[in-house]
Amino acid sequence: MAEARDEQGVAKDKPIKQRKNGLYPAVSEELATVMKSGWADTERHGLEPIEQAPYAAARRAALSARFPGERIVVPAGRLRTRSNDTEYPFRAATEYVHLTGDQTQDAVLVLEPLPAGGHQATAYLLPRSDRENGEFWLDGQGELWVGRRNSLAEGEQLLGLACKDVRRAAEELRAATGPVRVVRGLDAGIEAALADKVTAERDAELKSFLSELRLVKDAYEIGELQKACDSTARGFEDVVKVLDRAEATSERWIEGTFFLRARVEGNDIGYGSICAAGPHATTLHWVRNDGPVRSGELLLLDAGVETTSLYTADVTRTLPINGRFSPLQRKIYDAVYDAQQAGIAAVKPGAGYRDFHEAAQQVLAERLVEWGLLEGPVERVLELSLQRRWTLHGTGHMLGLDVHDCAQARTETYVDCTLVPGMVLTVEPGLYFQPDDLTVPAEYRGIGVRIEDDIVVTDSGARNLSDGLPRQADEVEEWMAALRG
Ligand SMILES: [Mn+2]
Repeated sequence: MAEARDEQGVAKDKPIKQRKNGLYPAVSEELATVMKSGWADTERHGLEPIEQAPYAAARRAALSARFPGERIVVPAGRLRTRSNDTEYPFRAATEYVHLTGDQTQDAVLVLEPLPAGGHQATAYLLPRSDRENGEFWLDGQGELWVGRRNSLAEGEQLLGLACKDVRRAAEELRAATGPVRVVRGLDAGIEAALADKVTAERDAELKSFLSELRLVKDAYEIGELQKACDSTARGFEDVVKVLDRAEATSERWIEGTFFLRARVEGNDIGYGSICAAGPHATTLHWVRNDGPVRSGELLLLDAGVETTSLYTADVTRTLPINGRFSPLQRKIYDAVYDAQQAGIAAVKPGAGYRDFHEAAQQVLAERLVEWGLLEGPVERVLELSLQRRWTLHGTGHMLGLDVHDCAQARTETYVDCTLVPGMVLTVEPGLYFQPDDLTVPAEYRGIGVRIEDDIVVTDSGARNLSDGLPRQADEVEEWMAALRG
């Protein structure tokens, strides 16, 4: 509703501002009158709640219990302008999605404390476009332009939540009394309405709590993450099948191929795909993806499908573009594979979060010493972290609605935590020999390998959600050969 509201997010009354691009002329009185009537009633009744509705209700109950007597405000976020009247694709804020299951733009979840304890939860949503004032066809965000929205009554049935018109939210929050916390950085209008009621410290506490609320995934979330991994596996197969087209064009063919799978089966990619051929594999976040794809080199593909419910996979495979690892490529690949095996084995309930990183680093340090790239003993290398010249990054992170999920969790609940069933994390060791690294033999330079899987901690150990894709070198070669016929 960018064009129909002022900066505080409050709806303006008539007249609706017209698009400024001059694509349609001023409207005659007669046309305006004609456009008001002659439309069928499309209201839907008896809708089933969305699958995640009961899970979202349980999360709201935990939030309510943590902040008794306080008003909690969680915006979904607003559209962001790309240029003029063109917006970036909208993706609702993770906190809002987690607490509602809803994904609509401009929405706000409010938990209002009740005198008897607990909270009343209300989703403030954009309602159907008004036909009386012409908004539906004259406003750039009217339903005629962007598609039908759910009515508030439909929203209540789908979300299992009271729903109100979001254009009243700022005004109501401004008038509210008592302690308030808001998730910042999502809705300037809502924040302005609350400016004299909130503090940065208390809001940071809310954000941190909502991050920690996502540390342990429920059954619905694990099911969605499995779907994300399964779609991602199909996307990787798509890429292997078109490597000849990528060789004839660029890494962009790989990016586009994976994106097609993500858009057809899910909502989007969960993060910018890293389609790094040859020496680009040594650039950790290579997302320009505009380089050549050459036979004899490796392709490091780090990509994840985000489901329609917004859970994302985060998977990396490093593949020989011609289908066969060279002896040196395989030696480096096997070291990373062994490190990943050791890391995955360290993921189980009761283990420390840091254990899988240390297990993987131990293996990589041993190999680097064995190859003569580092002077031993291995204990000294690890103590001084000398292996990091080539291992570069941590071995994993929590995964969920965000690719780097739970990022605002406190140190004691995340990196210093003990793993419990329901946590989902990536295990992704790598070795990267930069093209200009004079400390390694020339033949190592420009080789980068990472293998990344998504692991859920179970009662008895762990399960690899992304094991639909092979990892072991021989199995990778066989899989590629089968796909390429
Ligand atoms: Mn990752």
